Amino acid sequence: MSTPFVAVLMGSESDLSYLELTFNVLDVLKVPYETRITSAHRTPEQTREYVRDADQRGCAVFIAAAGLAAHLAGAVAAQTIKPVIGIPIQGGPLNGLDALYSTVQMPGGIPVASVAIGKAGARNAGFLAAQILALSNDDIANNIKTHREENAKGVMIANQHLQDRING
Ligand code: RP5
Repeated sequence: MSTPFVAVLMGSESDLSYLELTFNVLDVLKVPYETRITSAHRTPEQTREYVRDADQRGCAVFIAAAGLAAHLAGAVAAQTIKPVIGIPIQGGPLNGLDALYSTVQMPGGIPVASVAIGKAGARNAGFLAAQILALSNDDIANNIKTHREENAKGVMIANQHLQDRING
């Protein structure tokens, strides 16, 4: 059986700087992934074919990022029953609010789990995908726990520095 992986899709090369943050999280947590630039509007057939093929090959979670009228995550969700995480990309005259609404307002029965607009969402999409894979992968679960512990240490160290500065 093939190793479950995450597919990270983006609607345009102009989204790539945000997706680098997603790649970074998946790299740190040692989550296998592949990535494609594919558009719900500009390359609809290729998007459909890719999703169906990746689904067959063992994709466990799809991440789909798009801006403006951001239909990529919804278009992916229409082709698979694997979990789909949508990242609304910041930009355009509405600064990502259009992408958020387009991503999150899915009709009943075809869900997209949307994360926040922009950079925070791009990072959290990686964590959320990792947490889904961790349901059946103890190594990934341990990597997530270790990351959280390091995060907590960072906050405590920052707090200690603040206390030292204020209290002398
Ligand atoms: C969306 O339109 C893409 O996901 C991108 O965020 C936005 C603009 O695309 P480009 O015109 O920069 O290719 O489909």
